[in-house]
Amino acid sequence: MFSFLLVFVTLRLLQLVNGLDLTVSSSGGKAVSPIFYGFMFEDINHSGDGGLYAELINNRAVRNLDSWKAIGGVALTADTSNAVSTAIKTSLKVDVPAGATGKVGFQNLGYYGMAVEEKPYSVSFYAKGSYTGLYTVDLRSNSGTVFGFTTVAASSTSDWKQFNTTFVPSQSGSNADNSFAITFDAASVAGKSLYFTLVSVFPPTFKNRENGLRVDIANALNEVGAKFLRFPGGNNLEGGSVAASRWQWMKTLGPSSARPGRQGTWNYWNTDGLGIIEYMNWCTDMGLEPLLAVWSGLGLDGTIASQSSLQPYITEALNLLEFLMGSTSTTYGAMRASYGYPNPWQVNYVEVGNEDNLNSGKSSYTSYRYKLFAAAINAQYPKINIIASCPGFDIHGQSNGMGWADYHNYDRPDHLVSLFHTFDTVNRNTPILVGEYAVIQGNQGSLNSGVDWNLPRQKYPTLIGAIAEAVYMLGAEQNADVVKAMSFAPLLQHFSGTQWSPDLIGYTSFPTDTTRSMSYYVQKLFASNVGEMTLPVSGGTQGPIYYSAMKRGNQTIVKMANYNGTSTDVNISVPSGSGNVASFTTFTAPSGLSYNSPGKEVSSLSTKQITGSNGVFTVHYE
Ligand SMILES: *[C@@H]1O[C@H](CO)[C@@H](O)[C@H](O)[C@H]1NC(C)=O
Ligand SMILES: *[C@@H]1O[C@H](CO)[C@@H](O)[C@H](O)[C@H]1NC(C)=O
Ligand SMILES: *[C@@H]1O[C@H](CO)[C@@H](O)[C@H](O)[C@H]1NC(C)=O
Ligand SMILES: *[C@@H]1O[C@H](CO)[C@@H](O)[C@H](O)[C@H]1NC(C)=O
Ligand SMILES: CC(=O)N[C@H]1CO[C@H](CO)[C@@H](O)[C@@H]1O
Repeated sequence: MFSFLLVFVTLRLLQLVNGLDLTVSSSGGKAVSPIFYGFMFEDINHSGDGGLYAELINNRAVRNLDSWKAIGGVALTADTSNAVSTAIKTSLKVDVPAGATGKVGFQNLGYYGMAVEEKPYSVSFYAKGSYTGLYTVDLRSNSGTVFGFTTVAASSTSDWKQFNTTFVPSQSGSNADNSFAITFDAASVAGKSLYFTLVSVFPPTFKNRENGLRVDIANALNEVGAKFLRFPGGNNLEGGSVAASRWQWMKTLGPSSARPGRQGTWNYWNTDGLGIIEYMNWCTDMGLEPLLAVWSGLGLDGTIASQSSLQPYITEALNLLEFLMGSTSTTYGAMRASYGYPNPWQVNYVEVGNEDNLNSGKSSYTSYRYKLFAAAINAQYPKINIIASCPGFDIHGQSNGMGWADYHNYDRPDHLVSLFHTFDTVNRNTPILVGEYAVIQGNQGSLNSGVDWNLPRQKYPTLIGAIAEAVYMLGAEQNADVVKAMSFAPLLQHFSGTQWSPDLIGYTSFPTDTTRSMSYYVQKLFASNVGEMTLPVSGGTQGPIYYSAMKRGNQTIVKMANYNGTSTDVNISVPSGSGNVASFTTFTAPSGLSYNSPGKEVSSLSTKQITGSNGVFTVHYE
């Protein structure tokens, strides 16, 4: 006995098409990869620092005075001569004028503000100087209302001392125009200086992980039902030049005092607070397969590691794999255990680099960079699926000799829809990760081409864009023998600090602004409705209604996307023995150009039960 599930995404319509009469076969399909829909994450748009990474303090190591502000008549300086650790040499020097009285100190304005809720906040900071008295820590509105505070007792010290405390504000802020403050008694330290660094404030995190994820954003991600996480980039893997600013896993471990941070590719400093262990916990907590990218010798400034200089970076990647998967009797497996993780993780997918065709990287990538990385990884980990970043730009032409191909496609709606059949003709021997795709512009300009990089990108995903993505995904599902995994990109954006739009989920520093885009709902519907096998569907042409069917246990799943066509009825005949009740989910919005924005969700998602007769279900687009 089968039950039956229908998923529809609908762009409402202006032109008429004839009704469809579809028959879903009971067999003859293709096996579907267990990781078909996933996430692509890199720190862009304050997606990590200032976003998913729940730290409220911006510039916590005080690299300069950005986000720091004096309270009372004190003078603030970014000091570089009082290192708290080898990794963190910077701190906030607070000069208290002679004769000062009352409470003085400083505040941090957060990443475009900070939310304050009646929840426990974990506070940590380092301080030193000749002060014996209380430090008051509080969360306050920028107009002066203190929502909650606590105190810690300090005694005069010439060494750094770490203070940890928690408190629960008795009142919530009505917006994000708030800050965190540390104040102390001016008279006790008048004419002297105090130093502070690594000031950290965390609200409760997703699954209560220490150093964890912001709950509202993590919940939105978790609801998608995605199956893999591609990380840590993206261009942010690479950094500006060879060696210097690439992502380095071993610098992302331990307490914040051990993480130097790095200049990220997307114009802002990365604390690396969201480090390798935090990424793995993220995977664990959302049931995601890690799809780990390792740096492959390409700098975004065009510097490329020569063949003879590549080995240290290959070793670095192998060390990372040993750190993640090795037994505790190995050097790096033991290191993992020392951080509290004796049980190994499992990594089944490794991508060598990112977009290695950029900056004239292709010839070195194909001639030695990919080969040397892949050979070294496969020699030790023969079961790891290795993904090549570069040939994805030529999926139809390449003959291969590489592993999977990571194919990226940013596009416009009509053009993306025209690619419904693109995977029908690719080399069947090269599994494909569509590691980045999204509609990023409207249908302006020549409709027969893809993105025009000279034109601006959309601020928000539109319905027509999301439906075009759905059509593209249906085309990929039909080619499940070769398309193994897909991830929309970029994933997250802070609306106040965006380098790249549109994104799947947007947010401000205030939780109720978190916005699930049109594309988000399409991803969620598709990712939550994947079976083990595709099922062939006969009886109609593809377009303007596109469709694909799958079998999941005893269920038949039919997905359809209506790309700006109208329909009368669609009859769907399901395999004999199927039940007569189906769950019918539709997603739509008022118009093709509709979009969801903070506090204004105009899309609608509805599910109802429908009954069929003799295995035929008739559905009608409203
Ligand atoms: C759907 O099935 C019904 C009942 O058999 C039939 O009357 C109708 O013409 C069919 N519609 C289409 C679009 O095939
Ligand atoms: C403060 O908390 C951090 C994080 O939990 C911990 O590593 C550190 O040892 C604590 N420090 C003190 C002085 O308790
Ligand atoms: C379908 O499978 C699910 C999960 O295995 C099971 O709970 C359910 O009873 C099955 N339904 C039918 C109609 O066989
Ligand atoms: C849908 O198609 C009509 C007719 O071709 C066209 O005028 C309209 O712009 C399309 N809608 C969108 C959102 O592209
Ligand atoms: C720090 C940083 O990268 N800021 C940028 C955030 O995004 C806005 C909008 O694109 C830019 O104007 C900022 O420079």
